[in-house]
Amino acid sequence: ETLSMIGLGYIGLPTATLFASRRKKVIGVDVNAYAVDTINQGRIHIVEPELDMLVQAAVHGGYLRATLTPEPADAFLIAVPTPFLEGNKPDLSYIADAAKAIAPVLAKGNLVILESTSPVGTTEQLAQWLAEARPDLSFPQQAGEEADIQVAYCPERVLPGRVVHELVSNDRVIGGMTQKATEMATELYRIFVEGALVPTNARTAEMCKLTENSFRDVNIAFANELSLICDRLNINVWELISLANRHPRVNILQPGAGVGGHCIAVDPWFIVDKTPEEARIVRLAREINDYKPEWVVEKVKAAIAGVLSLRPDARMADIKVACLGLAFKPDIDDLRESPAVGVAKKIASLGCKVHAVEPNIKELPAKLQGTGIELSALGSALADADVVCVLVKHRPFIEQVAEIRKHAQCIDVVGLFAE
Ligand code: SAJ
Repeated sequence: ETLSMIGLGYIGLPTATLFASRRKKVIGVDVNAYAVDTINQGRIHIVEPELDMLVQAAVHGGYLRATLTPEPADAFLIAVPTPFLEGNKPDLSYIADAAKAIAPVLAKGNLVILESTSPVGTTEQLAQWLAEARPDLSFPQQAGEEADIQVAYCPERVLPGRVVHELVSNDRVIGGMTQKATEMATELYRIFVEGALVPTNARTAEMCKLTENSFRDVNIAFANELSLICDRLNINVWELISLANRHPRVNILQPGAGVGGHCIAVDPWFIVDKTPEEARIVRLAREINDYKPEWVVEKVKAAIAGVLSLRPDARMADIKVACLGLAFKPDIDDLRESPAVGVAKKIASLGCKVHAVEPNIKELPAKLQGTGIELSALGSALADADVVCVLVKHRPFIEQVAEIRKHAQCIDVVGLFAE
């Protein structure tokens, strides 16, 4: 039995590797030649704990091989990106490209599984694209249980930084377009998944993935809205939340600088796009969370204005702001889609100096160089800054909370001082 994984990114590579670690032959396919070369040398092109050793063993053991063009296999898994375009429209072009790439090598008896986070109906669309490319084969939309090619939707729900562990231990929803597809996919994931494999249909499985991330987004929006309300009413939101959470049926999440990452800030739009009239809380939560970084910038601006009013000779260019944390959440090095980066950039664009303190990186990514943001050590940033803004609750900041708290102009948007 041979498997093929289309897309060797944050999800595809660990998944392919786990199959390979269970002695299944896996052909990984990616359009990125650098990724293909790196993997074939037994190394990895992404940062994820435990993954490097697993890939090395899988490649050197002869179970995992990467290539640019698909080859015949028994099952094809697709884990390509589904970003959204301007206007919050989902971009399914990577899935369309994957369909085009695998269609020529499909053969009777194959199973095709979509893993990418997708709007409801995408699995049916994928089956349609495959059917158009291969009129000689039958697909579930025409032939149901008897189809030559079975198709299923099986989302992952792993947390970056814990991917290898969570892929194995999390429960997994298996949504076949037919009963047969669900059974085939269940048998496949059984190879390495220790969590429960729970059967459903493709549309429910698609919506389930979006629902999980939207649930979290809505709950974070509630916390972020509370932080604005409490600021207006002169109440410490962190104390308030910890008190309210003593109720046995209340569990409020944490306010922050906004919602970042590649999933929670994106997936709810897939729901809104399909059902704009019904998805009101889902949309509002997105708007509230997207507004939060702007609100933080307004707070910093007000603090700067306060400093300037005490120093009539000073100009904007003389002001120094320390931004503590740039990553999209605590204790990771991932700065992509990070609200903290957005805040730091906006502050820099006001014309003042920004000392960014990010203990998880050694240098600023190229994109941030020349934007007026400089990477600094915590001590010197605190000593030099007129205003300090805590944007991410990294562990080193918790350890240094007494030092940080001493600063006269400190804005804490993540509850560091409530620790
Ligand atoms: N955040 C808050 N307050 C909180 C919790 C999170 O402001 O109380 C912020 C974080 O700082 C971050 C953002 O939300 O900016 C998202 O972080 P996260 O840890 O909630 O989630 P992700 O994006 O790393 O991973 C999520 C997970 N989904 C859920 O928890 C429902 C993960 O299980 C999914 O697999 C992943 O999205 C995905 O790939 O869809």
